[in-house]
This record gives sequence, C-alpha cells and structure tokens, in this order.
Amino acid sequence: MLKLYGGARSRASIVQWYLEEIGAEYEFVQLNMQSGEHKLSSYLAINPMGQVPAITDGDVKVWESGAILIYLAEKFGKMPDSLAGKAEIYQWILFANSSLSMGLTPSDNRNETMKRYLQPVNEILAQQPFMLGEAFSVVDVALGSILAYIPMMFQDVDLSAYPHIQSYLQRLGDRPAFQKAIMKRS
Ligand SMILES: N[C@@H](CCC(=O)N[C@@H](CS)C(=O)NCC(=O)O)C(=O)O
Repeated sequence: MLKLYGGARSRASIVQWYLEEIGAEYEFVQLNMQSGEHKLSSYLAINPMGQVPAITDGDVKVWESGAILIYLAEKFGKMPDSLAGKAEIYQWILFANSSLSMGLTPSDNRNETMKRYLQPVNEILAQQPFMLGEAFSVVDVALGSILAYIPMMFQDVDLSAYPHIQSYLQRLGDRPAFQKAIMKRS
C-alpha cells in the first residue's frame, strides 16, 4: 500500500489532503520528529534530505510535496493529456512551493512583498472558483494549502485586501478532505 511519511503538523498534511480528495488508499506513517526519527538511516533511505513528506509506492520513493502531488495526479489519472495542460499545473505547483513560500519567510515588510503574488491570484479567483477554472484540481491543493497557512501562521499578512482569496479559502475549508488533513494543523 502507498505510505505517506509525515510528522505531527508537517507539510505531509498537504499530501494527505490530496490523497483524501482522490480517495486513494494509503497508510500514514507518523514519524516522531522530536526524537529525530526522520534522521534515522531507515528514513534517509527514503528521503536522503531527512525531511517530510515522502511517499513510498511499491519500489517508488518520492519526496518534496510538489513532486509527490504531481506523481499522485499522474498515477490517479488527474493530469491533462496535453503538454500545455501539464505545464500549467507544474507552473502553479512550483510557484506555490517556491516564489510564494519564499515570500512568506520572515521579513520586515512581508505584507508588502506578498502583494505582488496575492494581487494576481486574487484577480484570477474573482473570475473563477478554482485556480484552473470551474473544477477543483491538484493546483488548489498546492496553492490553497500555502494560502491557508497565512491566516494560521502569518497574521502580519493582511488578507482582507484580497476578498476573493478569502472566499476561496472558505470554499476550500468546506471540503471534508481539507478538514481531515489541514484543519488539524491549526
Ligand atoms: N520543500 C519541502 C519542505 C519539507 C520540509 O521543510 N519539511 C519539514 C517539515 S514541514 C521537515 O521535515 N523539517 C525537518 C528538518 O528539516 O529537519 C516540501 O515541500 O516537501
């Protein structure tokens, strides 16, 4: 069975959210990160970086939450066939895990820094309920989970200037899979 390795309140909840959304069978292996279980050689054989999340699926090992999401979307038939469609998904997942996440690192003017990313996302969500249009997709898991961190952990970033992001987060928060995986980390 597919195994998801995570810790209490870790980014493994992002992957867990998607596994729940697609109804995949999986086992959640909770590592005791306080005692350093993620640095044991048995786990380093799965992720040499000693970080969570990681998955094993038979002989396949994947780490980095974005790469795991793409793997799962491919495996469970949720990726478009066209290269252009796939590229749109890679683009948003990489954006969420690089530019957007970096923008949230501590700084004196995080609120200002985030404007350049949050404003365009807000404009897109003014036109459509989900990032790729009418339908929920893996992009909403990648981007939505980083956006959902903001009110939980970065209260200096004022989301009231982005009402469409706020209603998006509410829409995502109503999803049972989100509640099962993400809400428990708040
Ligand atoms: N870019 C990685 C980040 C992974 C990461 O930072 N994981 C944290 C938990 S949320 C971790 O394992 N920290 C323990 C450590 O770095 O030793 C991803 O998205 O998977």
